Amino acid sequence: MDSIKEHPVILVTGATSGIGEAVVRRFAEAGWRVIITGRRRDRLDALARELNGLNAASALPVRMDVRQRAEVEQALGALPAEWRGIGVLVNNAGLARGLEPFQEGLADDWEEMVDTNLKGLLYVTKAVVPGMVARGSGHVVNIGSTAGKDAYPKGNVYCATKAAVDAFTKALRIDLLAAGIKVTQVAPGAVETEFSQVRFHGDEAKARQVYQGFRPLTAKDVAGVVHYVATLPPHVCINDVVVTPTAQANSNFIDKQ
Ligand code: NDP
Ligand code: 8X3
Repeated sequence: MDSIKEHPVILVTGATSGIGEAVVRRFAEAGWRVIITGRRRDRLDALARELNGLNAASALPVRMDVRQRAEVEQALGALPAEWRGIGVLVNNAGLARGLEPFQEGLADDWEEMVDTNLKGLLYVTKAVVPGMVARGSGHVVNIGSTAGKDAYPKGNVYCATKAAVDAFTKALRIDLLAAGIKVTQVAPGAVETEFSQVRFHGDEAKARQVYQGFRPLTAKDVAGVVHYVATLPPHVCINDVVVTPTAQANSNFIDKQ
């Protein structure tokens, strides 16, 4: 490939932190062009500047809130022509809010999780997948969670949103079969990112406790899995990957020392 314009394009939601940022870095290192999205403009611009400094015209920052359907449609509908051939979409943007029994939970928290983790993922997928179908190739990678495989105490609505991602991934795989589009879920266990800080509304001490007593995954570990599933031969599709720390069996069993 002579021109950067010929390099494959990946779009990652929630690229301003954690798993999404690590995925962007992993693919950029491998020579892909990356569309980096999220709400925090300063972080998007800083990451794009850094990557474009290493390899000119290799990163495109697109600010969007996945909960806002019109904003998603507008932002992705207005991509420059040379960025429209998205080969891989990583639906990663997501969050948990709160950790309490359902009966003590807050409706605002439930709405934020459902709007981001499920409806936002649907909006972005709808904006990207028709192009893949028209081109006859593409790959959607949804970041689920062990929380979507097994519910855990006080996880209620977060677990429900991730179970929905699990079910939607299977359904999308069926709908896109004839179009030759790959669909994969990567469902991680405990990964030390900003996830728990967001869950506990910035309480860093509480967030740190989540990852104490065992060695959690890093965002880079998960990015390596996403890169692996996205770079297999065209006839090979991994449908579902559950990846946990060695000390974790599932949502409910972590060997903490
Ligand atoms: P982080 O909090 O580090 O990153 C979350 C990312 O999502 C940020 O880039 C944030 O960007 C983005 N985001 C959140 N809300 C929105 C929104 N409304 N619109 C656009 N972007 C949004 O957490 P992680 O990296 O850990 O989380 C990434 C994904 O991985 C999530 O879906 C999470 O559920 C999942 N996951 C995490 C695990 C963990 O243990 N950490 C385990 C299993 C799954 P910004 O705020 O700039 O918009
Ligand atoms: C994030 C993992 O166990 O904190 O999805 O819900 S967990």
